[in-house]
Amino acid sequence: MRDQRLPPSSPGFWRSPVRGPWFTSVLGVVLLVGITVLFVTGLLSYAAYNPDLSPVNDKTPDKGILGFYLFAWPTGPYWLYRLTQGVHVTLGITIVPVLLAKLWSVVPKLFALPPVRSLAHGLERISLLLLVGGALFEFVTGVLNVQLDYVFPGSFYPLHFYGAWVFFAAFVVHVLLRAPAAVRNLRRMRSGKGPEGEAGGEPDFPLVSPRPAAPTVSRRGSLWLVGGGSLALFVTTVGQSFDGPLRRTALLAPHGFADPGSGPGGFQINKTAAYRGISARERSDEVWRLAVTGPSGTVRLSRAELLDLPLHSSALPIACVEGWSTSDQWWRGVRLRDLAALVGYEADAAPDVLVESLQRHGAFRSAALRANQVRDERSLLALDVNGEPLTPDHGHPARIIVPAAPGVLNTKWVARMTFGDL
Ligand SMILES: Nc1nc2c(c(=O)[nH]1)N[C@H]1C(S)=C(S)[C@@H](COP(=O)(O)O)O[C@H]1N2
Ligand SMILES: [Mo]
Repeated sequence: MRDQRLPPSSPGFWRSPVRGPWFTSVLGVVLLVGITVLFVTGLLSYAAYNPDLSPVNDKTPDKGILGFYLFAWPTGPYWLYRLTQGVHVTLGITIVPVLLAKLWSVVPKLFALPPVRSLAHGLERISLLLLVGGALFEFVTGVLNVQLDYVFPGSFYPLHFYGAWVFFAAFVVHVLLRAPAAVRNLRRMRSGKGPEGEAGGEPDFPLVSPRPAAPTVSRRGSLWLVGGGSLALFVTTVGQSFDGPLRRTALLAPHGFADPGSGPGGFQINKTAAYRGISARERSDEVWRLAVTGPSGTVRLSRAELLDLPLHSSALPIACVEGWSTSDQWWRGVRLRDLAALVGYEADAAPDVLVESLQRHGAFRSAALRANQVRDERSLLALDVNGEPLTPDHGHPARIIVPAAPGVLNTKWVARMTFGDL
């Protein structure tokens, strides 16, 4: 719906009758709330990754002042990361149509001439560049990471983190400049006065086409269209936070939602033992020994010897940074604090631990846990799940499970644990 005889810098070129302050304002207010929630839950995810445990978990060593807020991630409530990261990923996917509609609604302004009319106008346009670029960058990197199975494994972490700060800074400037007009517009519409005139609302480029084409859908109708798109994304994504039949509704969720089978090990698997190159031999009772190291030396334990230690159960979920999670599973194994006690610590004074896997290649070979995670009585080196020995894909012979932690810290096929001195 364009008038090709006019240049795009002319308001008459843009003819959709849907564009206007009301449409832009409604979408803007939805994004104001949604993006703020995305930013906060995103920052929480970085804290949950234990960034101060350099160098194992900290992939943003140059985070500098941007990391000022990082804090020791708690172990409770035990479903904390399941909630924050489920919201982050599901909401991020759900508001993509709103973002695209918002960008479409203001695209004529991109072509306004002259491009810069004053210093203030120039600064605003630079902030818009960072805003639009930042939004596209954050959504594209986020969706790619979730969908394509960590396309940039190590580098996603700093990219998405630095991008978020640039984007959010531009977002705050934009909201400060624009929110008053958006709210005024919505108030006026509600009281039946119609949007502000061009003079008040849209000084640099009219959103309302001066020569609108005949409408094919009302403004309200187009909002329903955007909302419908969001709803469709939501219902095909949200199932990834649940087990059972609901998970099969997560059509848009990434890899690995092939049926994990039934029985005790029948819940979501991220990377299989075969994919990670873990052989049956190195997992076998004859070969596998867990090495636990602390101030009093190194203890080597077979699976049978571990099963002879005091065993405890915890009902805990697995919650991945990709947004999917399982419901609570019954894990049984040795408390991490008891393992610390084997090598020279008081359980209540257990320190950080470095956990290393049998895995020799690829990401997530090792992870460090903080002292508060080690000391929690629910944190286990799990040997069984749901009443049976761990399956190979769930980390047999032994795996870590910690309450409220991101899945990535729950190392599978554990070979070595080193307490203290990280
Ligand atoms: N050794 C090892 N442990 C690992 C991984 C891995 O690739 N290798 N993946 C991690 C990630 S990213 C997640 S989300 C959980 C998934 O656990 P599950 O496959 O048992 O559901 O295991 C974690 N532990
Ligand atoms: Mo994960």
